[in-house]
Amino acid sequence: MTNDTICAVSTAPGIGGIAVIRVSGPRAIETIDRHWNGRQLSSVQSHTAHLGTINDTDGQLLDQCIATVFRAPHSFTGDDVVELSVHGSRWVQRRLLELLTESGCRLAEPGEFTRRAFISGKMDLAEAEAVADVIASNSRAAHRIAVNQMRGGFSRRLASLREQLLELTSLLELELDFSEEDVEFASRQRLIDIAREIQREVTRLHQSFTAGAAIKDGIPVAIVGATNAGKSSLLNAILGDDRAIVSNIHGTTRDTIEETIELGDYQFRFIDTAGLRDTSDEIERIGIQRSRQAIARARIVIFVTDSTLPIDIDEISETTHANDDCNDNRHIILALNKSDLPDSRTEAPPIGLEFNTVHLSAKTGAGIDTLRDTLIRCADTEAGNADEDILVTNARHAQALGNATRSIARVTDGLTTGLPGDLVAQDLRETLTHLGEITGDISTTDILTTIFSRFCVGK
Ligand SMILES: Nc1nc2c(ncn2[C@@H]2O[C@H](COP(=O)(O)OP(=O)(O)OP(=O)(O)O)[C@@H](O)[C@H]2O)c(=O)[nH]1
Ligand SMILES: [Mg+2]
Repeated sequence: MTNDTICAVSTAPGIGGIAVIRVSGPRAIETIDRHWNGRQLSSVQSHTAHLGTINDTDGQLLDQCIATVFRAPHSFTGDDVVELSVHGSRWVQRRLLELLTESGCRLAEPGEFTRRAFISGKMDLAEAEAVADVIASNSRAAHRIAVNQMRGGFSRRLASLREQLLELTSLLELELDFSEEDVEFASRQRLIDIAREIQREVTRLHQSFTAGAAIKDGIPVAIVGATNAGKSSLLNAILGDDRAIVSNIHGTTRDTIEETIELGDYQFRFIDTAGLRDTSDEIERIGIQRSRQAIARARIVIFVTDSTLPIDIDEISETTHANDDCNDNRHIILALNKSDLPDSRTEAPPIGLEFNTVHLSAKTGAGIDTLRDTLIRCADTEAGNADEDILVTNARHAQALGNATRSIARVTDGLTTGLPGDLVAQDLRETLTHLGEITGDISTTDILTTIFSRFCVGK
């Protein structure tokens, strides 16, 4: 139970039709009542809304508003909460906060309402972080992942992993306790099977971060190819806007240009890059280095070629796999540009199945819809079946899962190679700890402060 009462504007800063001021804590209701003209809020039922007015200290009307009352423990934070919907004037918002703080409320810190919800056991840490993700989501796909996580989908998956780990621990302990009596309670093979299954799932969750982060932040799409192929023209055609400079001079684009656009359920981050060629120009060389970095970070690469010129598939393959460390499975789309020109090739070049090929003209717009559809298809593959496959979108969770992947791998190895049971048990406990960090079963004040300080004020 928290003993101070906090307040903040929960709607976006600025002017709006309505602004919501949220007050939470043991004195929330009585504090509002002190300024409230209308039905006394301390006598109303929980989850009811009331029309009233609030007067300033000089007796003048400040605003007419609706107060919604939620009584502990049935509120977002678990404490008494009043949400005041006022007219969205900056002055009304500011003055109301002043009145509340003068009456003993404290201005809430970023994320403090959600932090209280976590502390009062309303949600675990992963669910609380998902609240921030829902707020930040700017595409249907990102929203779907965040909502699933907020409803506890990810937490349930972690809980079932935890159960499996505990089962494994107890089987192992039985084996330890009776090791001298030559009784076999569970076959080693059974232990190994359970450990492998956990390892598979933890690894899958860890690896899903690449796709999860891409969907949350916008799927990075690098537009690359030789100079003058029409990369900048293609960016402009996709955006429907004259964003990048286009010219028939080779090496027009020097620095990378980034633009975000929503297609289908996804947000994409397009990165137009400097054309790839050998050059002695120092600045262009730096630009080309950046092109290669953009490829390394991309989930999708659109390789643009001038379809009136010969195509070197080996070069395309080499370029799109350049700088690879972990991202080898990115999608590659070969855009055969300038299809409007009479000598453009119409047949697809003989290339591997990993490529998607699209004939298009950045100039006339022909084929751009097909390219959009292809991009959405690639994104669908990234997202997997979002309802069943949980995608990890949070770097902190990914890090914990990475640690858990390593410790569960040691468990499997230890069981396979016949390592003493107490050493294996140690790695099992570590795995449990790493998974516990995600849901907040294991957390410190410092970790909580870091997490919630990234929230907005009023949430
Ligand atoms: N006919 C025709 N011309 C095109 C098409 N797309 C681009 N061009 C022309 O090709 C030239 C190069 O286009 P850009 O978009 O600047 O090419 P880029 O790949 O960005 O070139 P760099 O920035 O130099 O690497 C320009 O003159 C464009 O007008 C197309 O689909 N058809
Ligand atoms: Mg360009």
